[in-house]
Amino acid sequence: MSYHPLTEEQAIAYARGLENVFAANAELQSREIGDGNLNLVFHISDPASGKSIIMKQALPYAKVVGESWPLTLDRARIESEALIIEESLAPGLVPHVYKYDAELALTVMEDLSDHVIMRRGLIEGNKYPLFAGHISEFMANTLFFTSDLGMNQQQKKLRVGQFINPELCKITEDLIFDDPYTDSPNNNIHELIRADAAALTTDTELKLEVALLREKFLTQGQALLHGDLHTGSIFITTESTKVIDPEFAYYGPMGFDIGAVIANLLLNYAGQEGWIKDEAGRADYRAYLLDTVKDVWEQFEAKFGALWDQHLVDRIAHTPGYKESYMKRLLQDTIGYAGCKMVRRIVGLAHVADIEKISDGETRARAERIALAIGTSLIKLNRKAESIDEVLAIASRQV
Ligand code: SR1
Ligand code: MG
Repeated sequence: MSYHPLTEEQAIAYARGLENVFAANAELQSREIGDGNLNLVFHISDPASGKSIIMKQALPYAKVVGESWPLTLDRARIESEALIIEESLAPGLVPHVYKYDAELALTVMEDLSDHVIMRRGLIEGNKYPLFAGHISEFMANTLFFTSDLGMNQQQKKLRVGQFINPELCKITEDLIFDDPYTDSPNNNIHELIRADAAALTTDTELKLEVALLREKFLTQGQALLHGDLHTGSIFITTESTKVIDPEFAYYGPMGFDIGAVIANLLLNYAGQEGWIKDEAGRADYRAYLLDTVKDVWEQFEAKFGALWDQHLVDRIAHTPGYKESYMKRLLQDTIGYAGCKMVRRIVGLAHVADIEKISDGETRARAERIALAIGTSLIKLNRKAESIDEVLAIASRQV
């Protein structure tokens, strides 16, 4: 079947043709539930048997902008291949892929409707006590075992080739590391913070750090990244965490993934200005978010360190002092990328609901300024950082 975007009826017909999923006479239902920026997502279910699947289809353009922004369908291959690798390295922490159809740029995968998108859960003020443990395991395993530390280095080079992802990387390079610091037509700036946004374009200390982080994103093939690990790419319950949507996967600097998780916790921290009204409740939830930031980093550091001690394949990396140097640079990159990912969600093209959906303009502007202040401080801190506690201190000072 040649490529065409599926209608809901066609999605049902496709699902009916899948082997060993639904009974031939099942009364299937379809709902298009894609609320991301890029793809169609069909939820196909058979109410009689309770069975359901997700069918995700890439569109040949960025849905968030429209057909004027063409986008490669190869991202569906990248996503399905990344999910399969991630499941092998972090079982239980990603949806299972049943099938990838290259012609239709379509991936059939496990339905996670019993989970919620984490961004939504955080906006509602829910707490996820197992999240830091799960996401640190996901990141430690996927980053370590796809890097030169944990896999055959010749095979890694071939894998770098498998995940060359120029168009999706270009989105990141523009939207995260360029547009917010220039007068770009892509930017989307709330009227009330125009002056704050303009200040980014003239801050040379800030722009130097962004240029260095951008250079690393462009040149350092450290590990296979998820590439877009924000809280909209995570399905969650109090017991379970599933990382979805690795269509931006490529070989890049590990801190970009870890920074994404931390940035999105801190964006929610800033956004709580508009959600939890009583001060004590807001302070409690913000304390929970900061504890989670600390746990994510510290549990990642411990798990990655344990993998290093048990599974290191690079003999020269055993040299005393190297591991400490590596982990320190990783923390610094994490902090720098976290800052970049916060700033882009305030002034760049694609915003986050944690802040964007605050209906009162002044309250939203206050949340945006908190996020900008934290983000720019993290960017300026990055190469000087010694401890995750410095991130918490910066965030605490802004509220
Ligand atoms: C044009 S795509 C905009 C953003 O959505 C994705 O989730 C990525 O974060 C990308 O930058
Ligand atoms: Mg996505």
